[in-house]
Amino acid sequence: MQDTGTLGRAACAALALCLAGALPVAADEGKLEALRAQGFARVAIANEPPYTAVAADGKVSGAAPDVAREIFKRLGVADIVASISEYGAMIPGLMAGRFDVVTAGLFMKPERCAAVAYSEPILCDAEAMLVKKGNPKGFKSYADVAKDASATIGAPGGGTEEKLSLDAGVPRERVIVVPDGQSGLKMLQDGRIDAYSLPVLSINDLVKKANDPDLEVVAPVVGAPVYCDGAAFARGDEALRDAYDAELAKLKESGEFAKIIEPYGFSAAAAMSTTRDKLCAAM
Ligand code: 6CS
Repeated sequence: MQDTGTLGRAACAALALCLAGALPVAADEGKLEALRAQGFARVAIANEPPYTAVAADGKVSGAAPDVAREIFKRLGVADIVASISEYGAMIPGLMAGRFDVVTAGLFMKPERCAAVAYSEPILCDAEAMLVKKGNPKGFKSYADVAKDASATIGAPGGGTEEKLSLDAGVPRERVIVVPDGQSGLKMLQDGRIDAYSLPVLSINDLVKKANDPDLEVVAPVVGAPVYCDGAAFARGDEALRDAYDAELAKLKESGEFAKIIEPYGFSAAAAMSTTRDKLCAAM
């Protein structure tokens, strides 16, 4: 814990930069000033490439953290420090002050929009299912899984695919919570689940690295929306969110946003074709 003297000097230095016009200044910059003084923003990620990834040496990459790192740098926050979290624990963790922001591909949906302060859209994607070659159970939708009384589907705990499966009528006991992509892949390969569902780019990344000819991707999952994420801030940190959005808009405008996310397979145009308000409206 830094002593208040250090924190005070750093905050004054940051404030001096603001007053000198070197850093963007927004109303009620309390949280942003604190992050500047802290020197980093604590971000929640899931370690689900290409959205988020943590290498063996601890290096954090992926489209969401790369956008966050660039924006925070422009806001005068030198770096990000990532913690891996299950999707279902991200919003509670944000509310409990364990993270400053969620930058993980946490898709905007009305119930989440009611709980956090989202930025404008960043990463958009459809949903997919990983199945055995030949798609032996003929899955095209979550409803197809529901109709087959013997079928089980794996999905992240508290994630969108878990909710889509339950909402389509798959009984709780046939929706298997899977902690991460590698576990989902293994469970499918071992025949412990009949399908594993993640967004298209995440499933494609898994298949590319698995080098297993006995896999097949069902994409897009029929009837599932295309979702977009945003950076998710705690309620009360709207000034920080607005400062983040201002820099995000500049990145989108300059073409630098596309340069960051498109090498990962994401579409800048898709994110720029919609808005937080549209995505947070009841579907
Ligand atoms: O937002 C979600 O719930 C979903 N987002 C991603 C990037 N992966 C799976 C998760 O369920």
